[in-house]
Amino acid sequence: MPELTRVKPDTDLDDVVQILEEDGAVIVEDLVPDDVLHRLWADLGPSLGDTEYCGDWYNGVRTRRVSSLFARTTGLTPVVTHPLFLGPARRIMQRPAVMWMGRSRIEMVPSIQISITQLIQIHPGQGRQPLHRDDALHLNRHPGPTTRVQLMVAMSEFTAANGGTMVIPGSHHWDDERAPTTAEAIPTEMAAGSGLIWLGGVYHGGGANTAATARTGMTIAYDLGNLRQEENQYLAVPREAVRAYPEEVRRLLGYDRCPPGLGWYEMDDPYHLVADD
Ligand SMILES: O=C(O)CCC(=O)C(=O)O
Repeated sequence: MPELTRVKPDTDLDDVVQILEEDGAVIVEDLVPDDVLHRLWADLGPSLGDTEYCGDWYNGVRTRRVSSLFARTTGLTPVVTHPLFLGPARRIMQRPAVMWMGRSRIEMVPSIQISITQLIQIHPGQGRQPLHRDDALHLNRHPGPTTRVQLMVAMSEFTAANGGTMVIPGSHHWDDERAPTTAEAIPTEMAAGSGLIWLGGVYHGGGANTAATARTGMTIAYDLGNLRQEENQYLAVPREAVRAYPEEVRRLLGYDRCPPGLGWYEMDDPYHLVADD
Protein backbone atom coordinates (compact mmCIF):
# COMPACT_ATOMS: atom_id res chain seq x y z
CA MET A 1 0.00 0.00 0.00
CA PRO A 2 1.40 3.47 -0.83
CA GLU A 3 2.19 5.70 2.13
CA LEU A 4 1.76 9.38 2.86
CA THR A 5 5.00 11.36 2.60
CA ARG A 6 6.63 12.09 5.97
CA VAL A 7 8.80 15.09 6.77
CA LYS A 8 10.66 16.36 9.84
CA PRO A 9 9.78 19.66 11.55
CA ASP A 10 12.91 21.31 10.11
CA THR A 11 12.11 20.37 6.50
CA ASP A 12 12.32 23.26 4.07
CA LEU A 13 9.00 25.07 3.59
CA ASP A 14 9.38 24.95 -0.22
CA ASP A 15 9.61 21.14 -0.10
CA VAL A 16 6.51 20.83 2.09
CA VAL A 17 4.54 23.18 -0.18
CA GLN A 18 5.58 21.11 -3.19
CA ILE A 19 4.45 17.86 -1.52
CA LEU A 20 1.13 19.45 -0.57
CA GLU A 21 0.55 20.78 -4.06
CA GLU A 22 1.26 17.36 -5.59
CA ASP A 23 -0.17 14.92 -3.02
CA GLY A 24 -2.52 17.22 -1.11
CA ALA A 25 -1.33 15.78 2.22
CA VAL A 26 1.83 15.29 4.27
CA ILE A 27 2.74 13.98 7.74
CA VAL A 28 5.00 16.23 9.82
CA GLU A 29 6.68 14.06 12.43
CA ASP A 30 7.12 15.51 15.94
CA LEU A 31 5.19 18.65 15.01
CA VAL A 32 4.16 19.25 18.64
CA PRO A 33 6.80 18.91 21.38
CA ASP A 34 5.97 16.73 24.41
CA ASP A 35 5.52 19.65 26.81
CA VAL A 36 2.97 21.30 24.52
CA LEU A 37 1.13 18.01 24.05
CA HIS A 38 0.97 17.43 27.83
CA ARG A 39 -0.35 20.96 28.37
CA LEU A 40 -3.03 20.46 25.69
CA TRP A 41 -4.08 17.14 27.26
CA ALA A 42 -4.29 18.82 30.67
CA ASP A 43 -6.35 21.76 29.39
CA LEU A 44 -8.56 20.00 26.84
CA GLY A 45 -8.66 16.33 27.82
CA PRO A 46 -11.13 16.66 30.73
CA SER A 47 -13.75 18.17 28.36
CA LEU A 48 -13.81 14.90 26.43
CA GLY A 49 -14.97 13.10 29.57
CA ASP A 50 -17.86 15.56 29.92
CA THR A 51 -18.99 15.08 26.31
CA GLU A 52 -21.53 12.59 24.94
CA TYR A 53 -21.00 10.62 21.71
CA CYS A 54 -22.16 12.67 18.73
CA GLY A 55 -24.71 10.05 17.76
CA ASP A 56 -25.10 10.68 14.03
CA TRP A 57 -23.87 8.97 10.87
CA TYR A 58 -21.45 11.74 9.88
CA ASN A 59 -19.94 12.90 13.17
CA GLY A 60 -19.92 9.36 14.55
CA VAL A 61 -22.05 7.31 16.91
CA ARG A 62 -18.98 6.37 18.99
CA THR A 63 -17.06 9.60 18.50
CA ARG A 64 -16.70 12.46 20.96
CA ARG A 65 -16.04 15.98 19.68
CA VAL A 66 -15.02 19.05 21.68
CA SER A 67 -14.91 22.45 19.93
CA SER A 68 -14.17 26.09 20.95
CA LEU A 69 -10.59 25.08 21.69
CA PHE A 70 -9.25 28.65 21.94
CA ALA A 71 -11.75 29.27 24.73
CA ARG A 72 -10.45 26.20 26.61
CA THR A 73 -6.68 26.65 26.46
CA THR A 74 -4.09 29.36 25.98
CA GLY A 75 -1.63 26.75 24.72
CA LEU A 76 -2.33 26.70 20.99
CA THR A 77 0.20 29.28 19.75
CA PRO A 78 3.00 26.78 18.98
CA VAL A 79 0.51 24.67 17.01
CA VAL A 80 -1.15 27.36 14.90
CA THR A 81 2.09 29.27 14.26
CA HIS A 82 4.15 26.16 13.46
CA PRO A 83 6.21 27.04 10.37
CA LEU A 84 5.11 23.86 8.58
CA PHE A 85 1.42 24.53 9.22
CA LEU A 86 1.08 28.33 9.05
CA GLY A 87 3.87 28.54 6.45
CA PRO A 88 2.19 26.34 3.81
CA ALA A 89 -1.23 27.81 4.65
CA ARG A 90 0.06 31.32 3.92
CA ARG A 91 2.08 30.29 0.87
CA ILE A 92 -0.70 28.26 -0.74
CA MET A 93 -3.67 30.51 0.00
CA GLN A 94 -2.31 34.05 0.18
CA ARG A 95 -1.83 34.49 -3.53
CA PRO A 96 -2.08 38.09 -4.82
CA ALA A 97 -5.29 38.94 -6.69
CA VAL A 98 -5.04 41.58 -9.41
CA MET A 99 -7.68 44.29 -9.70
CA TRP A 100 -8.08 47.70 -11.24
CA MET A 101 -9.15 50.84 -9.41
CA GLY A 102 -9.81 53.15 -12.30
CA ARG A 103 -6.48 53.11 -14.18
CA SER A 104 -4.43 51.81 -11.23
CA ARG A 105 -3.47 48.13 -11.31
CA ILE A 106 -3.46 46.82 -7.76
CA GLU A 107 -2.40 43.48 -6.29
CA MET A 108 -4.20 42.48 -3.10
CA VAL A 109 -3.10 39.64 -0.83
CA PRO A 110 -6.01 38.03 1.06
CA SER A 111 -5.77 37.18 4.76
CA ILE A 112 -6.30 33.71 6.20
CA GLN A 113 -8.26 32.81 9.33
CA ILE A 114 -8.76 30.00 11.81
CA SER A 115 -11.91 28.22 10.78
CA ILE A 116 -12.51 25.10 12.89
CA THR A 117 -10.94 23.79 16.07
CA GLN A 118 -11.92 20.39 17.41
CA LEU A 119 -10.76 17.43 19.44
CA ILE A 120 -12.01 14.26 17.77
CA GLN A 121 -11.92 11.09 19.84
CA ILE A 122 -12.86 7.94 17.93
CA HIS A 123 -13.80 5.08 20.24
CA PRO A 124 -13.64 1.32 19.57
CA GLY A 125 -16.62 0.24 17.51
CA GLN A 126 -16.86 3.46 15.51
CA GLY A 127 -17.18 2.74 11.77
CA ARG A 128 -15.55 4.64 8.90
CA GLN A 129 -16.67 8.20 8.31
CA PRO A 130 -17.78 8.92 4.71
CA LEU A 131 -14.88 10.25 2.65
CA HIS A 132 -15.42 13.95 1.99
CA ARG A 133 -13.76 17.24 1.01
CA ASP A 134 -13.85 19.92 3.71
CA ASP A 135 -13.96 22.74 1.18
CA ALA A 136 -17.34 21.38 0.05
CA LEU A 137 -18.57 23.54 2.95
CA HIS A 138 -17.83 26.53 0.76
CA LEU A 139 -19.27 24.79 -2.32
CA ASN A 140 -15.84 24.89 -4.00
CA ARG A 141 -15.53 23.54 -7.52
CA HIS A 142 -12.60 21.24 -8.38
CA PRO A 143 -9.92 21.31 -9.44
CA GLY A 144 -9.44 24.90 -8.33
CA PRO A 145 -7.55 27.17 -5.97
CA THR A 146 -7.02 25.90 -2.42
CA THR A 147 -9.06 27.79 0.16
CA ARG A 148 -8.39 25.54 3.17
CA VAL A 149 -5.26 24.02 4.76
CA GLN A 150 -6.01 21.76 7.73
CA LEU A 151 -4.01 20.08 10.48
CA MET A 152 -4.76 16.97 12.54
CA VAL A 153 -2.43 16.60 15.50
CA ALA A 154 -2.20 13.07 16.87
CA MET A 155 -2.97 13.56 20.58
CA SER A 156 -2.56 9.78 20.83
CA GLU A 157 -0.97 7.38 18.36
CA PHE A 158 -2.84 7.03 15.03
CA THR A 159 -2.87 3.55 13.48
CA ALA A 160 -4.70 1.83 10.64
CA ALA A 161 -6.65 -0.13 13.26
CA ASN A 162 -7.66 2.65 15.65
CA GLY A 163 -9.17 5.09 13.16
CA GLY A 164 -6.16 6.98 11.77
CA THR A 165 -7.50 9.53 9.27
CA MET A 166 -8.12 7.99 5.83
CA VAL A 167 -6.68 10.13 3.01
CA ILE A 168 -6.76 9.85 -0.79
CA PRO A 169 -3.52 11.49 -1.95
CA GLY A 170 -3.87 13.61 -5.08
CA SER A 171 -7.68 13.70 -4.90
CA HIS A 172 -7.68 17.53 -4.82
CA HIS A 173 -6.82 17.30 -8.53
CA TRP A 174 -10.00 15.34 -9.30
CA ASP A 175 -13.08 16.93 -10.78
CA ASP A 176 -16.40 17.08 -8.97
CA GLU A 177 -17.94 14.06 -10.70
CA ARG A 178 -15.34 11.50 -9.55
CA ALA A 179 -16.50 9.68 -6.43
CA PRO A 180 -13.97 8.62 -3.76
CA THR A 181 -13.68 4.94 -2.85
CA THR A 182 -12.37 3.41 0.35
CA ALA A 183 -9.95 1.28 -1.66
CA GLU A 184 -8.10 4.44 -2.71
CA ALA A 185 -7.76 5.80 0.85
CA ILE A 186 -4.60 5.42 2.93
CA PRO A 187 -4.79 5.35 6.74
CA THR A 188 -2.67 7.95 8.54
CA GLU A 189 -0.26 6.24 10.88
CA MET A 190 1.66 8.58 13.14
CA ALA A 191 2.97 8.86 16.68
CA ALA A 192 1.42 11.17 19.26
CA GLY A 193 2.71 14.69 18.61
CA SER A 194 2.95 14.25 14.85
CA GLY A 195 0.58 16.06 12.51
CA LEU A 196 -1.23 15.37 9.25
CA ILE A 197 -1.63 18.43 7.03
CA TRP A 198 -3.99 18.33 4.08
CA LEU A 199 -5.66 20.63 1.58
CA GLY A 200 -9.38 21.33 1.62
CA GLY A 201 -9.93 19.61 -1.71
CA VAL A 202 -8.51 16.26 -0.55
CA TYR A 203 -10.91 13.40 0.16
CA HIS A 204 -10.43 12.10 3.67
CA GLY A 205 -12.40 10.89 6.69
CA GLY A 206 -12.02 9.35 10.11
CA GLY A 207 -11.14 5.64 9.97
CA ALA A 208 -12.95 2.77 11.68
CA ASN A 209 -11.69 1.96 15.16
CA THR A 210 -11.34 -1.82 15.45
CA ALA A 211 -8.72 -1.53 18.21
CA ALA A 212 -9.21 -1.74 21.98
CA THR A 213 -8.54 1.91 22.82
CA ALA A 214 -9.69 5.32 21.60
CA ARG A 215 -7.82 7.47 19.09
CA THR A 216 -7.67 11.19 19.87
CA GLY A 217 -6.85 13.89 17.34
CA MET A 218 -6.97 17.68 17.44
CA THR A 219 -7.88 19.37 14.19
CA ILE A 220 -7.48 23.06 13.33
CA ALA A 221 -8.07 24.54 9.87
CA TYR A 222 -7.09 27.74 8.13
CA ASP A 223 -9.49 29.12 5.54
CA LEU A 224 -9.06 32.00 3.16
CA GLY A 225 -10.09 35.23 4.91
CA ASN A 226 -12.92 36.09 2.53
CA LEU A 227 -14.89 32.94 3.45
CA ARG A 228 -17.20 32.33 6.37
CA GLN A 229 -15.46 30.46 9.22
CA GLU A 230 -16.75 26.90 9.68
CA GLU A 231 -16.79 27.34 13.47
CA ASN A 232 -17.84 30.85 14.43
CA GLN A 233 -14.76 31.97 16.34
CA TYR A 234 -16.35 35.30 17.30
CA LEU A 235 -19.01 33.38 19.25
CA ALA A 236 -16.80 30.46 20.34
CA VAL A 237 -13.96 32.46 21.89
CA PRO A 238 -14.65 35.30 24.37
CA ARG A 239 -12.57 38.40 23.73
CA GLU A 240 -10.67 37.96 27.02
CA ALA A 241 -9.58 34.53 25.78
CA VAL A 242 -8.51 36.00 22.43
CA ARG A 243 -6.39 38.56 24.33
CA ALA A 244 -4.43 35.72 25.95
CA TYR A 245 -2.86 35.10 22.52
CA PRO A 246 -0.23 37.15 20.65
CA GLU A 247 -1.25 39.64 17.95
CA GLU A 248 -0.63 37.26 15.06
CA VAL A 249 -2.97 34.65 16.57
CA ARG A 250 -5.61 37.26 17.52
CA ARG A 251 -5.63 38.35 13.89
CA LEU A 252 -5.81 34.73 12.71
CA LEU A 253 -8.86 34.29 14.95
CA GLY A 254 -10.60 36.83 12.73
CA TYR A 255 -9.78 40.19 14.30
CA ASP A 256 -8.26 41.34 11.05
CA ARG A 257 -9.34 42.73 7.70
CA CYS A 258 -9.18 40.73 4.50
CA PRO A 259 -7.95 43.03 1.73
CA PRO A 260 -9.27 44.89 -0.09
CA GLY A 261 -12.04 45.63 2.39
CA LEU A 262 -13.77 42.78 4.28
CA GLY A 263 -14.34 42.57 8.00
CA TRP A 264 -13.90 46.15 9.15
CA TYR A 265 -15.45 47.48 12.35
CA GLU A 266 -16.54 51.13 12.40
CA MET A 267 -14.57 51.43 9.14
CA ASP A 268 -11.38 50.55 11.03
CA ASP A 269 -9.17 47.55 11.84
CA PRO A 270 -11.20 45.12 14.05
CA TYR A 271 -7.95 44.28 15.84
CA HIS A 272 -8.63 47.38 17.99
CA LEU A 273 -11.37 45.35 19.73
CA VAL A 274 -8.82 42.89 21.15
CA ALA A 275 -5.71 45.07 21.30
CA ASP A 276 -4.03 45.57 24.68
CA ASP A 277 -5.15 48.77 26.40
O1 LIG B 1 -11.15 12.29 12.77
C1 LIG B 1 -10.62 12.23 11.66
O2 LIG B 1 -9.63 11.56 11.44
C2 LIG B 1 -11.18 13.04 10.50
C3 LIG B 1 -12.46 13.73 10.84
C4 LIG B 1 -13.04 14.50 9.71
O3 LIG B 1 -12.55 14.55 8.64
C5 LIG B 1 -14.27 15.23 9.96
O4 LIG B 1 -14.92 15.07 11.00
O5 LIG B 1 -14.67 16.02 9.05
